[in-house]
Amino acid sequence: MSETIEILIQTTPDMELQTIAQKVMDQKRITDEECLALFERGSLAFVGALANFTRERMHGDKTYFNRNFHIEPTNVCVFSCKFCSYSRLYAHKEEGWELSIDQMLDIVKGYDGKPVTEVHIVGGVHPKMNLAYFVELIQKIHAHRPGLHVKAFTAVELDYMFRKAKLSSEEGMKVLKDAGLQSLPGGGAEIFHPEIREQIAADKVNGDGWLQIHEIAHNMGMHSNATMLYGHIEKFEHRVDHMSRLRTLQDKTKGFNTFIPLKFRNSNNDMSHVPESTITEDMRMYAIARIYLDNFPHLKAYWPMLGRQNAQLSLAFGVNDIDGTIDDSTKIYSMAGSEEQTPTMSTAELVTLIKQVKRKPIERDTLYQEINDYSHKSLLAEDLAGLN
Ligand code: V47
Ligand code: SF4
Repeated sequence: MSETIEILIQTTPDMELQTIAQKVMDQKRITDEECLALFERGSLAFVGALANFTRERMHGDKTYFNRNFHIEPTNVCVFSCKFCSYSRLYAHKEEGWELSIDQMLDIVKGYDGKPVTEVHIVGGVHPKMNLAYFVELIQKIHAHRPGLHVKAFTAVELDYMFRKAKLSSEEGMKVLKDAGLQSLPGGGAEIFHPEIREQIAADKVNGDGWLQIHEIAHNMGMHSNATMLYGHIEKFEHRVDHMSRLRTLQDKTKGFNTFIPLKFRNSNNDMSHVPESTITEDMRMYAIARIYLDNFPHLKAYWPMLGRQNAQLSLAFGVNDIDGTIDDSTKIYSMAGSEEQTPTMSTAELVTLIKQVKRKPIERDTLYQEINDYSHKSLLAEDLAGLN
C-alpha cells in the first residue's frame, strides 16, 4: 500500500496534495487548510488510497458491527428542522406515534434470549416526554436486562430535557447516568457552523451547545459518537469547520468512539428541491474524514441510509464499522427516502457482506470490545442459524 502512495506522491503535480500524502504516510496531522484542499482538489482515487492506508494501519482488515436494536419513542417534535422527514409537530400529533414506557419495555422484552448487546434510543423532542419519563424508562430497561448497553438521546433531546427540568447539563446528565444511561449516540450534530445551522435547524441546540453536552458526558466517563449531515446546502469549508470542532474536543476528552457522516436524503421534507450527493462524493467524504480525524478511533457507515452495496464500497474508503443488525423499527431514514425501506440485516448477512469485500467481520459491543471474530468461521447456514 505504501508503494501506491509513493506513486501518488510522485505523479501528483499539485504540491499541496503531495505534502498531504507525505504527512499521512508519516502519521502527521493535516491542517484545516489541507483538509479543504482535499475536498476541493483530491480525486476519489487519491483520497481513497490515503484513507485506506490509514484504515489498514489502524485496524488492518477488521470491520466492526454490533447487534443492536432501535427504539424511537416518538416522532412528535417541538422543532422543525428543514431536512427532517420524520417529525410531526405537536399540533399534528395524531399523525405521529408516542410510545408508552410499557410499549417500549415490550420492545426490549421482545429481544429476551437474543444475543443483542445494545439498545439505541432516539426520537423526536416531545414536549410531554420529560426527564422523569426517560429516567423511569432507562431504570426499567436496566432492571429488566442489566447487560444491555443503553445508548440513548441526542444532545438535542438532552438539552431540551435538562432545560425543561431546570437542571444544568451536568446535573441532568448525572441523573440519567445514575439511572443507567451508558453512552450517547451522535445525532443532532447536523452542521455546527451557524451560517448553515440557522438555515436548516434554527430552533434547536446550537453547535457549541451540542459539543458542550458531549464534553460533559465524556468528563463523566461516558463515551459518545458524532455525526455530520452533509451533502445539502453546506460548503466544503463548513464540513471542515464541523470536523475541526470535533477534533479539538476529542483532543481534550478522548470520549468519542466513532464519526458517522450522514448523507442527506431528500424525500418528504422541506429540502426536497436540494439534490442528493453522488456516490463518488459520499466516498470522498468518508475518505477525507478518515484522513483528517486522526484522533477518532472509528469511522462508521450507517448502512440503512447508504444502502448495503455502498456500505460495502465504503470499506475501501476508510470505513471500519458498519453499525449493526438493527431491525425494522427505525424510521428516520426510510421516511427520508433511503435505499433501505426495511432496514434489517441478520448477523449472517452482515458477515457475508463484509467477507465479500475481503475484510474481517468482527462483532463488537458499544465500546468496541471484540465479542466474536467471524473471519475464520464457516459461513454455512447451519453455523449461523439462530444468530440474529
Ligand atoms: O440527527 C434526519 C439525521 C440523525 C435526515 O450514534 C437525516 O451510532 C439524512 O444520528 N437525511 C439521527 N439524515 C440518526 C443518527 C445516528 C444513526 C445511526 C447511528 C448513530 C450512532 C446515530 O439523522 C439526525 C439527522 O442528522 N437525519 N433527517 C435526512 N433527511
Ligand atoms: Fe426534531 Fe430531530 Fe427531526 Fe429536528 S431532526 S425536527 S430535532 S426529530
